[in-house]
Amino acid sequence: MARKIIPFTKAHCEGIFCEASMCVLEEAAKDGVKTYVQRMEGRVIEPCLFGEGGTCCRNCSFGPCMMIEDIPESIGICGATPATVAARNFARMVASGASAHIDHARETALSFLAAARGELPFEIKDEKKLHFIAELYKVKTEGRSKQDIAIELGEKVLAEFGQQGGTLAMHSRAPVKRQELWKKRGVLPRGIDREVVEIMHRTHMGTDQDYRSLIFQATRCALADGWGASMIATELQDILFGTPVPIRTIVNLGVLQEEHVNIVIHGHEPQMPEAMAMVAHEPAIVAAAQEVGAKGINLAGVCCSGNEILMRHGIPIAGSFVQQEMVLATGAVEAMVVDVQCVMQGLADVAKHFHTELITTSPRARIPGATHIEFDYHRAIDIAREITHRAIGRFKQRQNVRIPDRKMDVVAGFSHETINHILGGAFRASYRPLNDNIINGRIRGVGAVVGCDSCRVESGKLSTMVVNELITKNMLVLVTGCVATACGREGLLRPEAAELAGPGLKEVCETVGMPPVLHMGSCVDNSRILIAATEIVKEGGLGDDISQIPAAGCAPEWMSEKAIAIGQYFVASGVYVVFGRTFPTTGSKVVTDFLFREIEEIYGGKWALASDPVEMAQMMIQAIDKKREALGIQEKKERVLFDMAMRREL
Ligand code: BF8
Ligand code: SF4
Repeated sequence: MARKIIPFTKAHCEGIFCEASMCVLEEAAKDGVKTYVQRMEGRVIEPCLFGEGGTCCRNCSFGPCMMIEDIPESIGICGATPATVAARNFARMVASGASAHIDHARETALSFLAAARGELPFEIKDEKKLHFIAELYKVKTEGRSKQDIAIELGEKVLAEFGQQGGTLAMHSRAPVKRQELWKKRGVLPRGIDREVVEIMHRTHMGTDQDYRSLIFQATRCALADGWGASMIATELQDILFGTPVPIRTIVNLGVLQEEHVNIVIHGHEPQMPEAMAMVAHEPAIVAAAQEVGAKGINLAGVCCSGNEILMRHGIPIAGSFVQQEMVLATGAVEAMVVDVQCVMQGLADVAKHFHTELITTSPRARIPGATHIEFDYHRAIDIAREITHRAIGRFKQRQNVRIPDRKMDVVAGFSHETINHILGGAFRASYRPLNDNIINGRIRGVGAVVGCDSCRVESGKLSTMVVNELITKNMLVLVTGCVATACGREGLLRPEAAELAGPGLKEVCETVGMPPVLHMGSCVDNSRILIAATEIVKEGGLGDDISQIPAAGCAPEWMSEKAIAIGQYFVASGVYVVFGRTFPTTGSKVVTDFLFREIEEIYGGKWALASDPVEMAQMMIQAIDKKREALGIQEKKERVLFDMAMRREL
């Protein structure tokens, strides 16, 4: 085997834009490999303002109608105003983003039910949570087997997708005051799928043409995601695959192994990754790998599939969203197995330059040039073995390998239950110590930094700068999705990162041995943040609704429509949410004003936009300080003692 290992010698490395990592792309580019870097450079048409600001409508064949709000004549042929169009486009982003989580949750519910019926190789791992969620769904638990309970629970959960009226069970977990507010505003979702369909209907040509009314439906749909589908996905996955507990592992390109068959799992749904993890170390598989000269199988993740198996099994993450092509460009990957969401079509082209087989597994996501091996969870293990053997078969074709020596230790697995235990102690699991530390000011507040990493900015850097700024100001930071991977790469998910935190937060972190930045999982796991916020409310002393607690959220590098759905359900839950670089309604001042100001009067939360990371963090901190003041827990400003120079100036 004529292989060359390309060495990377630079000691200095920050994020993925470190020299070593970029060298992977540069070296690959010399061999004709095209990635997002070349596609960005080679863009024939620059992004247009109408598209970016949300005022381009192509909802009927009279259009596209492009509009400028300041010019009164600039409206649609049908008379639609820029506000209507921007609100329609925003609502459609919510519908699309929510659909991604909803379809994921549906798949989870279907596989949960099949597992409960004994048809799958998965077993119920968290019986305590099974009982808790079953009671929420009014499923009797006493004296019944876990299978019986799970079957009834699975059926009840599935029914909520097609439900036409009533409310969703998970909403009853929100603080009482929040539930009352949603009820009063009429925004409680009636069924999960129904709210998406209604957005698509309302935004059809000539239907709902009032921006407030459109945002109302977008909110109802977003709530069907956050406090519905996403929460269902998180909880049923926990019951089936285990609720995460703190676990040590590693992230970044250096987790790929030169002497192993590297299989990378990319996408979102955890069923296939779980099956892959179950077979990777089977003796027959290891023997087959050894037969071709490898030491064994090295499984690694990308994006949220990666986060799922990282949180539950400590399986390393090779890269975040922006790194997906870079992972293949190392030349060290035998197979990349993908399912749904955030999978770049460009992967197929990158894979062609190497011995890598790109394998699509979801019946609803195919890519020309990829091999399609459909995942049927009834045959999960057989399919996982088949894919693994295909990867082993490719190992001998491996040629030049460029694995940068870049990997970082992380501690992940901070479910809301973990936070409960880690802060409350082994004997008394509770949020009391967290609330007390917020009240006494050691922890100033909680900042959720979530979402994607972006090709349009210096990827990962923006998010980690926000996180850095927050922790130095004593903000406990919660992360999910690709931001979590970016933080991992920068060493922020290690307990040692407490060194970077402000004195109060540092003291708390060092006392309990936790990092100042807590990895809470994948993007559906933003629902864990909703529950953590609710627990803070329920613990007492910090107001009686989420809108009162000193917490704020942001997505500095958002790119996906899912991020818009997530942002909207956080706003509707009472949270101040700041997005980075761009916002999809800026073409309409009317709609943007509504989302950035007026909506606060309705839900207690609102949107904001900032491009500078320090400014973003400061905006969150200011919002949090205001909440602290309203709660009467803001520390007094320190008296300024005049020194000699100041006296002289006076
Ligand atoms: O759902 S953070 S790039 S991978 S959308 Fe996608 Fe964004 Fe990553 Fe997970 Ni979330
Ligand atoms: Fe233009 Fe109205 Fe048709 Fe949209 S719906 S493309 S604004 S005519």
